[in-house]
Amino acid sequence: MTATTPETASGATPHTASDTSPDPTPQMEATTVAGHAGEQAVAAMMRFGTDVMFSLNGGHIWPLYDAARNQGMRVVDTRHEQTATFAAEAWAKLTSKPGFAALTAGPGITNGVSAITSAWFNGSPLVVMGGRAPEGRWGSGSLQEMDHVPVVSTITKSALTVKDSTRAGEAAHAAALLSSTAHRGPTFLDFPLDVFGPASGDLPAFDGISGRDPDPDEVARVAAMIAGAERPAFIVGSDVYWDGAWEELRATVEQLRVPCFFNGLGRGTLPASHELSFLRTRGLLKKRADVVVVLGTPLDFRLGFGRFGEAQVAHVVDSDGQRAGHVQVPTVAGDLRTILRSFADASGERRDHEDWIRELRDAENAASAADAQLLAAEASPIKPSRIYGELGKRLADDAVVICDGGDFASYAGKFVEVEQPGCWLDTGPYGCLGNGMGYAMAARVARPSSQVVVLLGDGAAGFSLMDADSLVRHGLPVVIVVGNNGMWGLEKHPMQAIYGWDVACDLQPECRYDDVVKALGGGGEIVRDATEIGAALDRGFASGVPYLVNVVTDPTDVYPRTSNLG
Ligand SMILES: Cc1ncc(C[n+]2csc(CCOP(=O)(O)OP(=O)(O)O)c2C)c(N)n1
Ligand SMILES: [Mg+2]
Repeated sequence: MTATTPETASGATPHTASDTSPDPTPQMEATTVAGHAGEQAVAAMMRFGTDVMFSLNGGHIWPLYDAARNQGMRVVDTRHEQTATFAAEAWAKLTSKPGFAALTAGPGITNGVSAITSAWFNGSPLVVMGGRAPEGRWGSGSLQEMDHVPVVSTITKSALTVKDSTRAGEAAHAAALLSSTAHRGPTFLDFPLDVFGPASGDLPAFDGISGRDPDPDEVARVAAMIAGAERPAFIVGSDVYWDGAWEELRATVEQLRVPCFFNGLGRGTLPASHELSFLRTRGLLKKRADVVVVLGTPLDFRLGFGRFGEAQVAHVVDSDGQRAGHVQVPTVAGDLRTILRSFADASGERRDHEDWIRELRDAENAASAADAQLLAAEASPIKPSRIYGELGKRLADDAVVICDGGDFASYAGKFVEVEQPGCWLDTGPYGCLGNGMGYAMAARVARPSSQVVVLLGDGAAGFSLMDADSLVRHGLPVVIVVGNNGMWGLEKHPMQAIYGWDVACDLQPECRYDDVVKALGGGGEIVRDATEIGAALDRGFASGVPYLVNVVTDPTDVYPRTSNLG
């Protein structure tokens, strides 16, 4: 190996037996794997519970396929490496285990770069293993002879080339462990073709995954802010989900009576129907909250860069590296289950929040009543909101909802109510269109019996729709709903507002994306009348195949956007 063992967070301590991790990692003895480097790498992933590989074929990675076949790892292949890598990331989001993408040398890996970057921004545990031109002939011009490591090193927690075939298992174990240790993220290994020769190698003992104990003074400071607050709120982000902290979240907010708002995979960690969950009242939060505690998500553009009106802000993160550098606010770093429990334990005297909760609830109810009009809109052409009205009536609590698009996906964030953890998959703050089919593939693989719905802008559809073929070939039925406004709406409307003209914003009106999926062996239909959306969705859910409901929506509908680019 060219690189050393990965760094571990300083102060890392293993979870104790009293922790209630939703899926505790079993402890394992050291072991030896015979065969070749690929066998060692696949065995290392299997020990983390990762039993699916997402991939697209190339001769440089055949030994990984050979090992998957021998060890019972499922291989799901795609039509583009971006889809495979997004699928691996989403599989991690859905299972809380490291996702696994195997990408062939050169273009296979560079095609995965945007999805690896998304995993980096999302803090998703993802292990990418690449093929690589042979080391013994390096510099002679082998096919796809490219050094991938510098390309991915700024978007991964570790990136290295395995040069000693007897240490491939050790490297893969370290990559999986590092990716799964807070703050989570992608790791990368590539294997020169000549490192895949016959070799045995060791897998180290595995003591489970460590979280970091928080500093008690930091906890006490934020706990005191919460206790002194008259109108507090929590903003709950993805790392609450990744740390498996939803039970602690619920117990703490019920005890301290703190209203909650959500972001990314934080959605569903407290059910949307919970009396302390709020979806539509962020404006009031900004206007009236006196203390806002942001849990497990960066203070980025999605959160006004950490400013909530006059409120005092505190930031709770899963590891030191996540502390915001651009604002000076009290911060706590460590395992979010421990921190949330400590907030509850620290509670002595606190202010009463019932008036504040009622104020928010009244506003939420009023906003919800206003939304009900939009959700039932009978307008022609169809308003995108009506699609969400029809979906809302049909989605079970464990439905997996996937967003890939501009305005159409933003509407999903506004209208979809998430009831369970790990059921909401958006692309995250990297904002990379094209995650739709990969996320869908992973969702059906990980949740064989849940509803899976992909909400796809017509622009977004172009990045990955060919991978409906992969859904068909692997027998992975999902419902794909296209909000077809015939444009890159999130770009067109703002360009018009700013310049008074637009360019490079128009797509084919009423393009038959449903026919594309039908041609690939799935099903689909076009819908132009609001009253027909519901029945079309029902046909999609009942079809047992990938099914695209192509809803022609109003091109003049402008999303009420308040945030900006930076
Ligand atoms: C890979 C990538 N390219 C470009 C963009 C810029 N972008 C953000 S939203 C958007 C428009 C999306 O259009 P569509 O999917 O049709 O959704 P709509 O806004 O029309 O509902 C574009 C081009 C991006 N975020 N990601
Ligand atoms: Mg569009």
